[in-house]
Amino acid sequence: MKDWYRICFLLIIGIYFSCNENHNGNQIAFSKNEIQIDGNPSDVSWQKVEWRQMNHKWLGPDIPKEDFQGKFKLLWDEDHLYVLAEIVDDTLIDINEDGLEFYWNDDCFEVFVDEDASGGEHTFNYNAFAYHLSLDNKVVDIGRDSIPHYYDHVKYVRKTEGNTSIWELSIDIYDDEYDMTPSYPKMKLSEHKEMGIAIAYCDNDHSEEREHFFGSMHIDGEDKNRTWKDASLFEKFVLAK
Ligand SMILES: [Ca+2]
Ligand SMILES: [Ca+2]
Ligand SMILES: [Ca+2]
Ligand SMILES: [Ca+2]
Repeated sequence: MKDWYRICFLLIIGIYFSCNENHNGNQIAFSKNEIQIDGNPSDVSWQKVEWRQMNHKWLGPDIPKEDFQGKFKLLWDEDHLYVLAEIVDDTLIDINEDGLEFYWNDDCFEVFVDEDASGGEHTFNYNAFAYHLSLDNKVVDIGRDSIPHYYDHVKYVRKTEGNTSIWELSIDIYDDEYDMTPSYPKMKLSEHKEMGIAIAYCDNDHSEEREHFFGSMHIDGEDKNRTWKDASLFEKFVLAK
């Protein structure tokens, strides 16, 4: 009888921890240590968090692993959201010299941030940001005027060795009233805050237009290239301590 109680107890503990583990999957850990944005992932804080996969294909045909593989980590502190990504891409190209034109057809890393996890339409407003990070250190998103602009909200360094690139980012967070004035206040982040986030990569190797688009979450339906308009597709995360 004693054994039966023990088995029940262990089962309950096991179920509790497996539920808790799933829950933690959408929590972003707090960084107690400073993170150097230098493309080197050796910072103490990065060592403590698990990789997340960005293996959902949003555009293009199926491809072999050498063509694209991506994984990433997230962290936060009061002043920034941090992203570390490891991207395997067989060819890096930057064919559009003007960073504000057809930038999505060059290899680029994308971070979608919906500061208050409101979801909803964000094409020509700042309900959410769709930061496109180019190979040559330009950050672009479409403004309220429906024209692409450069932003200084994301500091990042890309280090590439062979087919593998490390992208390390710190992101200033702004609310949806953001108006592009240099004095517009950045947000202070705090525990329990909910944020909508999607991480993606536009892969082009040899073509005039991008060949594939991969992201961090599943998107229902035939047309999966909708994160640039619809923040409701982003995954919801909670800032944890
Ligand atoms: Ca670093
Ligand atoms: Ca590729
Ligand atoms: Ca929002
Ligand atoms: Ca490529």
